[in-house]
Amino acid sequence: MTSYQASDRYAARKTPGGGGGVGYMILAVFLGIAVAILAIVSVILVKAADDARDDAAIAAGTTDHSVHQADSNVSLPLQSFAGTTGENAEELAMAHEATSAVLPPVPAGELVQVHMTLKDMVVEIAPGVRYNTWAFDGHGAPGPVVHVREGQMVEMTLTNGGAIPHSIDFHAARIAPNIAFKDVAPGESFTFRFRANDPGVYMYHCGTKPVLAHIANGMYGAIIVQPKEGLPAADNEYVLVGSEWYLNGDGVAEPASLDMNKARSRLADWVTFNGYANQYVTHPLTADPGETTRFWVVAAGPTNNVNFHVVGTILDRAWVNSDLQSPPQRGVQTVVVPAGGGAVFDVRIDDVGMYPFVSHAFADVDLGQVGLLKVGNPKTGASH
Ligand SMILES: [Cu+2]
Repeated sequence: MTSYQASDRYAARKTPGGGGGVGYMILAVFLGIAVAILAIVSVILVKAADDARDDAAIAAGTTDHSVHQADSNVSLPLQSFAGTTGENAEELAMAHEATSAVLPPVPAGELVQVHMTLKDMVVEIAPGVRYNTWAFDGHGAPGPVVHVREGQMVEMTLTNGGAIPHSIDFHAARIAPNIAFKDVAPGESFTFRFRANDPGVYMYHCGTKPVLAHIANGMYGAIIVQPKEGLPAADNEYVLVGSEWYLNGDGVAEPASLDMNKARSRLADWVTFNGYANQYVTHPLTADPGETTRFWVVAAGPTNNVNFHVVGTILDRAWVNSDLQSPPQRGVQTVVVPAGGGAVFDVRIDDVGMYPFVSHAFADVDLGQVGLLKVGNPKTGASH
């Protein structure tokens, strides 16, 4: 009280009437308390952020000291390896066997059993660029296409042949995720069932924390649920899963692994359809003039959308957001397929030629998310 009285006297000298002085005093006391609280809160937040990074590093298996230091120093410049390939990139690209984009048939019967054995493996994601993935079913990324008909029962068994816990989350399922999408320990298997009652093209992915790391390491794929009554006939049906890669090295001399800072900062090194940059440029998908080609597209991310567009034509039918219960939109130029979403597109092309399909976010084209639909036997190459 002594200091209050002293200040009050001081205030009284400075301020006629003295009332304003008391107001300033109270304000000053409040400001002092606020500053102290802010300081305490900021210390707590910094500690929480540091703990979260530690958790992420542990879950991502990157707990060695050097990685942890780099991970904590968010001001470090992030190095891009975009466009860095092995030597003779063209020959390597030609030698690479393109992932089949052809839609597999629906298995017969009421029950569809799917068994994936997860494996830690090195895959090639661009010419001469290797990456350490966590791969569903030893396929690399994406995992196998699951194709069922509306009403079929899906029985999913995940065997974890990897080094850390993993899980599988089907966007096509209506099921308690804490039960069905639970973590499966290394060496163990887990089976769950769901009835595929909602037609569409959906993402599946590992849902183990940090999900960003598990998806970025290749743990995703597409499940297609054909509507019971079917869609209009198509002559060619292709599945495209868009995704991006964040590398901690160029992957040429030795396989790269995930750079979590780049994944958080959305600084992709490569962006792909079906896991390999530009693979359908060197190995185009095909159609004959006058045929209808259907694209089943999933944007697996982990973060990027696919802004789907086919150069040189217009999307005749677009089942946006893979809503197969409503009539499709018609005559659309570009459709956003959101990360974690899907869509279905039909194009009927009459003229012979090379028709690029892209994500029209062109940074992603530059990083490899482009392919060609070769209609007939054109004499010249692609425009884009
Ligand atoms: Cu996983």
